[in-house]
Amino acid sequence: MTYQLLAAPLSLYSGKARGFLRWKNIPYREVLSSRSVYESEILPRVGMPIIPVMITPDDQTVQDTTDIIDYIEANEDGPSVYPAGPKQKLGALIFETFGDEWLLIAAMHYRWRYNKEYAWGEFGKTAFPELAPGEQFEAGKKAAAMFMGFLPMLGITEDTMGAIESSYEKFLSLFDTHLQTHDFLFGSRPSVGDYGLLGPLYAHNYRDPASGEIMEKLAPNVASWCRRTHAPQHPLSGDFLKGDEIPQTLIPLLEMFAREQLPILLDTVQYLQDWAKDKTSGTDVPRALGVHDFQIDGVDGTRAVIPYSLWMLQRVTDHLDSLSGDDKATTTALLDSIGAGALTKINIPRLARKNFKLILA
Ligand SMILES: N[C@@H](CCC(=O)N[C@@H](CS)C(=O)NCC(=O)O)C(=O)O
Repeated sequence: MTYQLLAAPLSLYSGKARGFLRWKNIPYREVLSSRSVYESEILPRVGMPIIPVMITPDDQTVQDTTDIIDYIEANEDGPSVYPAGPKQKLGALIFETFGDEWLLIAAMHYRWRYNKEYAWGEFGKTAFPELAPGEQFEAGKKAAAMFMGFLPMLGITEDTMGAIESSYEKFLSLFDTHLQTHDFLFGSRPSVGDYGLLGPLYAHNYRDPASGEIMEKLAPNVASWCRRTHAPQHPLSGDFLKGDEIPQTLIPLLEMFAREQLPILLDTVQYLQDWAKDKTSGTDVPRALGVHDFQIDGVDGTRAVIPYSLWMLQRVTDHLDSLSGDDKATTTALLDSIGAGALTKINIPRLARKNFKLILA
């Protein structure tokens, strides 16, 4: 028995888990998440249609890429994707949240704006590998409808599209500059933050043809990083930069997190606090808690209030809470310098995951 990853080439979060498992050099078998695999494995195991899903050699089910990474980190040998240095670990956790929950917007926008027909074909190929290509295309169109339905919930509308693109192009330019001197975020070893970024950047914005062309043209170093971070199984290599160094070229990217994503996360905390007031421990947290205003690159929009993002952010605040003395002082100074000092003061109602669902702890 070996690990199995139920996943698909076109899936954003599959790319995150796959890149990690490959770097970690974990023997695993990828099983295409076809409609029949959803019916026979995913729904019975997880209770909802979601990928990727990892099945361990002793038949445990692990869902959520963060849980997959943490399961492997806890149960397998080899170097860690969590830097030991408190500042690098803070940065890595921030970039994981930024990739998973913010660059998701650009990933969804570019796929459905510029690669719709390609994506329909890919959805059909994944769900119904047994069908002929023409039939796959029609079936893929139907299967993709739910994902296209997520766009307004994420704040992707005619009004915000221009800003989503300008924001993404700024990100590409900043990350490309960083990658001129470093293989990964924090040196020659990928961190959990690299895998957070890999999700949106690989499956959607590198692999989808029209988006891939944009990336190759505007940010060839980011395209190379996608290939490197998603490279086939290879011997483990690389180290984090010595002395817990945060390269200067990451500062503008961290500032981007503070400027763009953090305000929405902070507003989400308010919504969750209000919602949680009369709830008891163990209550299921809904996928969305209404809608709120947000801004991207100076343009106003509206999107769903997504409490799951705070489960990710809680990893950042847990890390901060675990620090004391000099470590606390240097991480606080870093956060203040990027405009994210608020992170040291927030109070997220405690979240946990149970049976693959988000609950109040
Ligand atoms: N946070 C989850 C997100 C997984 C996710 O959204 N997967 C997508 C495919 S890439 C999916 O199956 N979505 C279905 C849904 O959200 O209902 C993770 O890291 O695993």
